Amino acid sequence: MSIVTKSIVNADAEARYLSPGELSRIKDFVTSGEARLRIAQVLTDSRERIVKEAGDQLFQKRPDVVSPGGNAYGEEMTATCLRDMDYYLRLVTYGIVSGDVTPIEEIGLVGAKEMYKSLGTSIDAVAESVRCMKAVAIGMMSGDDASEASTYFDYVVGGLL
Ligand SMILES: CCC1=C(C)/C(=C/C2=NC(=C\c3[nH]c(/C=C4\NC(=O)[C@H](C)[C@H]4CC)c(C)c3CCC(=O)O)/C(CCC(=O)O)=C2C)NC1=O
Repeated sequence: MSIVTKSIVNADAEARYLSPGELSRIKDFVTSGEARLRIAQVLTDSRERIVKEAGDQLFQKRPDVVSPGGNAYGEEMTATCLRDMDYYLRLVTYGIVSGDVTPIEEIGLVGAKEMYKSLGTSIDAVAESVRCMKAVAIGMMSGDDASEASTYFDYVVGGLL
């Protein structure tokens, strides 16, 4: 839920007008809108490059995951691993556009630890893959955009660990 919807739900529950604090938070959300959309556009346009380069970095740092016996060993499993990275990148764009981490949490983090455990996937390595995507992605942005984007990548990493 965006800050706009959330504020309205809360205010209406008490049959009141939006408070100065709520209006001020909505103002921040609106003011940051252009930047957030610009960032989401960069990530969307560059998704293939971000996933590819971050995947290469991950497999250099963690050769075990793509070695025989590793969870992402073999063409098909490696592709599935890169697909998961793309999933998390997509969720980051949802978070940035809505200015809210709830979509990331609900779609990608609830139950993720248990799921990866049952798949025998190293959650540390999944988190590392998100760190690598962050590094590649923020390298494409100005300082302010990079720090805004970082918040959402960091949120994913924090939610996985
Ligand atoms: C949008 C929310 C969402 C997420 C997050 C998601 C993850 C997800 N990753 C899966 C598998 C997998 N995920 C990986 C990923 C990796 N293995 C590694 O060692 C690396 C560290 C890592 C890549 C960074 C691999 C290799 C599999 C296949 C495992 C297997 O089939 O044994 C599966 C099992 C079913 C399938 O293969 O599709 C799910 C559900 N699905 C979703 O709908």
